[in-house]
Amino acid sequence: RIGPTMPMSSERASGPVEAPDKTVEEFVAAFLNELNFGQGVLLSRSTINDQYLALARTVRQYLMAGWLETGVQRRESGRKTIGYLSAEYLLGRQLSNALLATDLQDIADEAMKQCGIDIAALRAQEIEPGLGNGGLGRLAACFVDSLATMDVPCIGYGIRYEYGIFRQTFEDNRQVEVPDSWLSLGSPWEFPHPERQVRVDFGGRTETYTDDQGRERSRWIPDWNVLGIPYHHMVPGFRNGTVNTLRLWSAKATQAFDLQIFNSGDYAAAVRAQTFAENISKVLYPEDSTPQGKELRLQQQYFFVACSLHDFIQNTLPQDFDLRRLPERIIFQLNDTHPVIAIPELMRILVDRKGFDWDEAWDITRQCFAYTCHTLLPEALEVWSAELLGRLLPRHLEIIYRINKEFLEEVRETFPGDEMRIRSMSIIAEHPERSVRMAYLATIGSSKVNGVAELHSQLLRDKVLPEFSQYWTEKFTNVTNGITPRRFVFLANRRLSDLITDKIGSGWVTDLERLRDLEPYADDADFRAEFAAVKQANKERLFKVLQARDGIELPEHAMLDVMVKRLHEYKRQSLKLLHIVSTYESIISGRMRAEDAVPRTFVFGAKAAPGYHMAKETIFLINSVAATINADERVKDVLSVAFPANYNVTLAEKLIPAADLSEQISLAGKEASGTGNMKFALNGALTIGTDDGANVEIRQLVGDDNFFLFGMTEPEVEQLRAEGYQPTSYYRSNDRLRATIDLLAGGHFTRGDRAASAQVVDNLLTQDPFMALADFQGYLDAQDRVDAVYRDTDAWTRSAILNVARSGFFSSDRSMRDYLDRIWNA
Ligand code: GL4
Repeated sequence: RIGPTMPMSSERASGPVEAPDKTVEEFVAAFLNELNFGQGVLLSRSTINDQYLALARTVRQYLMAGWLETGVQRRESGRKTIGYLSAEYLLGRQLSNALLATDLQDIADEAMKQCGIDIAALRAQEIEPGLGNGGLGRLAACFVDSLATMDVPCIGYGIRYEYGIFRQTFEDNRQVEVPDSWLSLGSPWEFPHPERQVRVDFGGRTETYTDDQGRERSRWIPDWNVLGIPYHHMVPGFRNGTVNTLRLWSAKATQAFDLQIFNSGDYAAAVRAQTFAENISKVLYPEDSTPQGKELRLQQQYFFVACSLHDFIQNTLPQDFDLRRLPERIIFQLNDTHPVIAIPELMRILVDRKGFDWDEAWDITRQCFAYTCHTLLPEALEVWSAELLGRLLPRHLEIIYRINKEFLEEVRETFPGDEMRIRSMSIIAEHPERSVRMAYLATIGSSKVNGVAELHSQLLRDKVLPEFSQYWTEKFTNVTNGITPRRFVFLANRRLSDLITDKIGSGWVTDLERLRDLEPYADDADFRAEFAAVKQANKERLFKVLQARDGIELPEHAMLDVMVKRLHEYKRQSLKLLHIVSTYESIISGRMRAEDAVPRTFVFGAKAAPGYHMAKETIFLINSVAATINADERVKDVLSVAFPANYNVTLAEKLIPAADLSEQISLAGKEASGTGNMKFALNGALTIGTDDGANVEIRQLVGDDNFFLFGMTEPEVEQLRAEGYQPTSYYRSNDRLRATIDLLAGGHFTRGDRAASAQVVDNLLTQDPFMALADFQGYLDAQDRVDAVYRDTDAWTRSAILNVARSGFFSSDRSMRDYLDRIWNA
């Protein structure tokens, strides 16, 4: 049996791969088989980890036939494949998603019950693969989910980091990072294929020679190399039998150790080369939106890109494939600049190895790539020093120089004499040192360039790449981000899903615009009551999780006000903190009576990059404020602040469905899109937010009445900056702001230690690079409007329902359709 919709294919002459029947009996049998023969233990003596691994492998059995069949169909059909190149995939737990995709949840529940096992404990056993930092990595995971659900051929290519994003703990209110050893208890979701290893070269030099047709050519004489071992992951579509592949590369030394040195007794020296090589895939860089120009990082980038291109060209395409037709078979989507070295790599393959003329190779290459930019922060655009790039990849640097030279000659023909323009469009920057602008290389070497929300794409054209967008108007486009409704609604919010399905059927899971059919129910009092009951149940579920996970106790009935995302100054967690402190100050100073306040629970979740000092100070201050407020009897049950450590996908799945209010308060023009904002809206939270990223589109869709807008617009931000922004003027003229900052600065939250809060406070008062003080009053006013609506339960619930009903646009299925139509031509 191949699965419900899949006919047997000719390639599988060796006989059908059968999944067990979808019955409790067969499931139990398969599970016990895995436990006894796979894990080698008896049920009576098995640990939770044994049981988890056996359960995972049982579910895998149900996906296997579809996986093999999808592979056969992909090879036979010759359809164009999407090669998604991403240094990050923030996958989240796999077990629950696999059970969902195969529709085995109920059967597995019952089967485990019959074995005397609590399936919840097994689900909790899984350590999520945190192979990404935040939004960018999670977006990649949502995209591959959607492509599988839409049965589009896609191979996700990335890195199998041995350690993903660090595990965050708090000590004395400060962030402490612990290595994330996600592989330590076994990894039932990956399939290593050492026999498909790829060799990747580094270093050395180039030399010129004359080929047998008398042409001058260049070749690379590298001086060291590593092996890439692919680990395959299943990417199941939602109940459609399709299972695509995510192929993550792990670095291995070409030689385990030097036997001569080993025999001479210097054991450490003998394995040094191995350690060095295997460092390449050891750990994920924990920076988000700010690149570290470190050599190891460039090694990681080239490593996975070289493996992936080789894998597709040598191992995936048919043996004798005519590479002139490569663009018919593949489009490599570049997830930000991290994989952009793939462009000169493909040129090198075509010219140096396959003997193509430069011009023909360039024509092919440009059709095979498309580039997505995910940021606007100038400091986040990757730039590699030419010295480093030339040392690690000398041939690639040579190729980049030639691409640049020919491109600039072309520009010169269009704009003769305009040397300013030429300089500003050059891939090579000369100051402060000679370096390679990867975003420019990506733009020149791609068929399409896109931003990730309307506003972002506009600013990308106008501010980041203006000369390029004038030069190639057609090349630039927008695809607004999306999220997978499978994980973030159906799986994370089962109660809401059942309620929706009860009213409008289950089609919305793969056709999210159908949520529109819910709109009339916003005016139905019974439905509102049910909807509110779902929210309350989700809160109670969250409180149990937080109690068990972090020992956090929260009051039952309070508005749940949530800000979860990476800690970054531009996202302005400090502005949220000012609001909390300001409310608290109003009560303890007697300006407001506690009983007049709308009870609120504030929840933060955020990791700071380990080297990002101001971000870590902000975490310290949030924790300090939380401890003080939570211990203060004067605000008991009116204000509480929770900051559970180690925010990740698993926690997001519990937090987002419980939230009433979603905080999306970045300085306008800084957040490229945001995707958390979409997850909240789709789970019935109302947004308080600035006119930034995808907030703009959320507000347009849900309507002004169902969104709390505040703050400067992007042009207003620019104007204020041009006029000379002075944060102290706000401090001086706004009494509430002054009282708030004085309380923060005075040591009230840090046991009298004024120095402990000084860095964040001084930064706000003297630099405030993201203008929190300028938006403070507007933010407070908007929060007052939030309180007013929240007091009217019917009005609030009505708005919440409309948020759900009108957010269908933000499905990543729709994003994928946009990419297919406008970028991939597939
Ligand atoms: C990010 C953006 O900061 C974020 O706004 C966006 O939603 C995400 C996916 O497009 O990409 N860019 C980087 S870098 N990290 C992100 O999360």
